[in-house]
Amino acid sequence: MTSLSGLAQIVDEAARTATPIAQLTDSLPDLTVDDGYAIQALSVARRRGRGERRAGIKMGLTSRAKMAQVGVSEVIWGRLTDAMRLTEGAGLNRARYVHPRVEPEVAYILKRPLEGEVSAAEALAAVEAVAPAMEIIDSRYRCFKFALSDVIADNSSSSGFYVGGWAPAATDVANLGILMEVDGRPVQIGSTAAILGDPIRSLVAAARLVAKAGERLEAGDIVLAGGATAAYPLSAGQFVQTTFQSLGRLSFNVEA
Ligand code: 0L1
Ligand code: MG
Repeated sequence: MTSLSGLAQIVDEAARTATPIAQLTDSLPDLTVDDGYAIQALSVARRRGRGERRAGIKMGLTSRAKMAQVGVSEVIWGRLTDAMRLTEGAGLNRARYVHPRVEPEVAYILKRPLEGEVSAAEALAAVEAVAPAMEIIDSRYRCFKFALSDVIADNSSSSGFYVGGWAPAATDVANLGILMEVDGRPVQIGSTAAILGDPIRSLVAAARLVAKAGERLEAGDIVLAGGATAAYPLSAGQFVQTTFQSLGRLSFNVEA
């Protein structure tokens, strides 16, 4: 069997060169979720070897819309690096992705570590600030098709993220309206409540899942709580804008 580090090289190279690949489970049908997380860790270690630094984590499949879109019904996580962070208002270079999609999210930044089983109140007490965000996801698998262990190995499709202005941690983000528009046309309408009923539950799940991997959330980490709506496919020339009730607006152009 191909080694886990060999598989990490395959998914990392696919992401680095924006080249679509076959699902790992096509040739390795017994690949487990634990294997997927091990491959993910090894592939992100390769990024660190190229000088990228830890920025936090992303939670995935935290809403019914997202689970239905990809046919997977478990909350998953992936790792964010500084190189994935995109500057608000700056263009997204379409050529750097295989088949990018965007989803509206809520971001937390932590002021202290968070680890293991925590309550919502404990999670909130570790939050420095909260912000509107958009995640750019990009499965490296052909046709955006994968099994659970495939997508986890592929860093849970994480590939970029925009974060808007930070608001105080005490801001109530449990049920805020969201409107995502492309070229002035509404493409997704939703609520932050779609994120596990309240995005803070995603932070609670993040602390638990990361601890399962023997890690913890650190002060300064950004945690993307997960898409509030289904993701929307991106093509060159689009102008994407998302308005978050109370939190403000975030936008970018997709460049060829
Ligand atoms: O952020 C997400 O919810 C994506 C998780 C992976 C599934 C997908 O690529 O849509
Ligand atoms: Mg997401």
